[in-house]
Amino acid sequence: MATVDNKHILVIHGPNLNFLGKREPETYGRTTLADIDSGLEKLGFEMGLAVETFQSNHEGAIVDKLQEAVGRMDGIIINPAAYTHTSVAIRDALLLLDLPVIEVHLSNVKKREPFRHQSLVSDVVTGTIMGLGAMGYELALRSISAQLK
Ligand code: CA2
Repeated sequence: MATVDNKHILVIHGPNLNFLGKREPETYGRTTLADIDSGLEKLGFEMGLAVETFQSNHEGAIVDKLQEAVGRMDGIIINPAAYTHTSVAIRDALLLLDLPVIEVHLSNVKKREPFRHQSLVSDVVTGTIMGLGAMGYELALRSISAQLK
């Protein structure tokens, strides 16, 4: 279990990602969200990071979670899913945070429909990982760990 000295990392999954591994495996892979979350918790433990995970289908709930992270979290991994392309509210909430934030996408959105090519959050996060499937989350956690050292 995490100790009081551990850095705290919040992982946020946006709408419909609760269906990961259950539909559209050709686009999003066969790994479930529970697999991703437990893998991140385990990797975080090995690196001395306390990982908290959160999924919501609601834009306001994601904004609330980001606001709660202010002053409490040391790093954020976020896949805003469809809100990536539409949400000024999530973008504005990310601007409240002064900590490493990695945007992750399972698929390479640049190879998909034109409406997915624009991200409203990419220019306000530390970095973006896309197209590497579930491994993108692990790489994001490793990157945040390195940045916090
Ligand atoms: O590639 C990604 O990670 C996305 O953020 C996933 C979003 C999509 O709107 C973005 O353009 C790219 C969609 C998440 C939906 O997840 C599903 C998972 C399984 C089955 C159906 C949807």
